[in-house]
Amino acid sequence: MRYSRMLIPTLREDPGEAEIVSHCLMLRSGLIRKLAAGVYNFLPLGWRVMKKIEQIVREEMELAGAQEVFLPVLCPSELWHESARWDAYGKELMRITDRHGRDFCLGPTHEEVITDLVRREVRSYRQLPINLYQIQTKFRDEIRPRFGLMRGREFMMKDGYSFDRHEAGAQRAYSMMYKAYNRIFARCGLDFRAVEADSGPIGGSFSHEFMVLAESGEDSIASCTECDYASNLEKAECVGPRMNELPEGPCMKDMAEVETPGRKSVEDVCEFLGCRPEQLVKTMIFIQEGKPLAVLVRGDHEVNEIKLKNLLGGVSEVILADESTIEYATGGPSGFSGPVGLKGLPILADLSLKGMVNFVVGANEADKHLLNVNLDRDFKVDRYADLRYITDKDKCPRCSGILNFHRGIEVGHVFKLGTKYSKSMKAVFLDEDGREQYMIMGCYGIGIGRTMAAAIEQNHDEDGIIWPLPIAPFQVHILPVNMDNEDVSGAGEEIYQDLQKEGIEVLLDDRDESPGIKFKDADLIGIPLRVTVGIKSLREGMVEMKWRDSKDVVREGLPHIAAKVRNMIEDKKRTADSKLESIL
Ligand code: 9G3
Repeated sequence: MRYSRMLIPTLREDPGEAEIVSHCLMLRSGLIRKLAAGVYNFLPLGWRVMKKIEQIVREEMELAGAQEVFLPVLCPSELWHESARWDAYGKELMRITDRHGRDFCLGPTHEEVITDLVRREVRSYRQLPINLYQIQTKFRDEIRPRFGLMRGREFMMKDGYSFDRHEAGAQRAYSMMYKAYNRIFARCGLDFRAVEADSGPIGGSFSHEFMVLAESGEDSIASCTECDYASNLEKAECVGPRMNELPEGPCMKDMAEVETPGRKSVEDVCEFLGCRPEQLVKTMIFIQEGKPLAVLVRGDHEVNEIKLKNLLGGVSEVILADESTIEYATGGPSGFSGPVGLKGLPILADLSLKGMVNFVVGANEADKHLLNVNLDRDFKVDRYADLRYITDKDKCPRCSGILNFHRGIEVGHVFKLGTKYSKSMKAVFLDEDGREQYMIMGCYGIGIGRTMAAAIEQNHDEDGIIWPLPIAPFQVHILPVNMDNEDVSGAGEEIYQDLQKEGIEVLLDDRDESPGIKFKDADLIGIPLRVTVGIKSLREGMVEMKWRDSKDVVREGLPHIAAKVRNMIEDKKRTADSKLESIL
């Protein structure tokens, strides 16, 4: 393509609204333009990248035996009533009413639609297993869309769904998709981790998220340096104290009440009483379905509300109680809550409390705490559970190895769904004995736009994007330095024709712009291989080539350019493929 004919509106300056690098560079390099909050136009360069990523996805889905379908954006509310999700989702679900007054939603995901399709068309075990996927626009009315394509309200997702006769089949489908996702993100040139993830209330569930490591990522992950354990912090397991770590024998002291005027926070109370956070227990009052409950964690830990919600059935919300509820439930103000003397309040405690002796708790009275409080003697824990966030002091829950912590961008998510949707929507098949069985499902999503943005987060420098070759909008960027010199423009044109004949995706910057502008734009839009045609080197019959991710300049005689470029690209692909073989 000729640059002079293309819509590539590059910007010299950082646009104000961009808060992360990828959002800024996507605007500056003319990949996208905002239409409304969380709603974007894809310009030619941006759309070419999306198509490259989709192509990799399609190839790997094909290899994994999945079939592509295309489902409607308009989803009838009836299906969402059957799955009881119409009322479960609030304002995030984009709802519309058609001219006949019928309710629809703009699909945020398509479990209901695909299950309806399959329950109509699949009746026999002989038709299973089946794995159907689509690449379709999704709508989720985010409260605060931000970071460009990272958190949009309208976005492109590959969503796939598998249907199996039995658990073994469902496990096979899951691992097929898990492997396909590893190949997809490796082929896109990303540094990513598959991490165990919280799959929320979905029954029969298990799930992995595919996280691209990047400081701007909204998710936090822990990964073990010694085994392959890796987990989203929402779900990362925390082990309680080992039996041999419990203090030997009781050395309980008498409980005592102490004045702690105005000391509410852990650090203030510890500083005032001269104790460490590990010797204090925080009492948090939550509400679930209108009923208060007390959750105890050690002073140096934080309650993991996802774990708490899943422990309590995972369906209804569990929220922190407000001041008046705390007063009502404990008899005292917030900041001085404690487990001793609570009437009729269930008490849940994190595993780390096991073995604690003589610890500090709030006295359920303003400005008062209790010293030397002990389990069982002074209050009863109804249930111990893993209720806290993992910390950097924790070891791997699998092998006790050292953990590393990263921030990550979720670009993919694979779920085992069990029979959550096949039960609620009666998606059944007749097994070998003619008995009706529920299909066992899995679902698998990839954010196409998010993958593009994550690739930029991981591949850029101060001058712009450095596209990984497999997803670059073009492979080669020809840069004739001054078009008013006929030798230079002629050579540029000749190379352009030769490369196109080789089937190489090439952008010719044929604009009458200054060399400075051309080089800045080339660095900004980040096409992997640049061929520079300059007057000086051309006089020696030479042309310069340089990879965007390298400083080295390669010179080659004009007649051999096309062959040289083809070899450089083939070499780059071979290196990438061998790296792929080694990690997959
Ligand atoms: C909704 C709204 C937002 C949602 C959902 C439903 C997330 C919803 C989870 C999934 C699970 C998988 C298939 C592809 C991979 C992910 N946000 N999820 O179900 F109504 Cl408004 O989408 N679906």
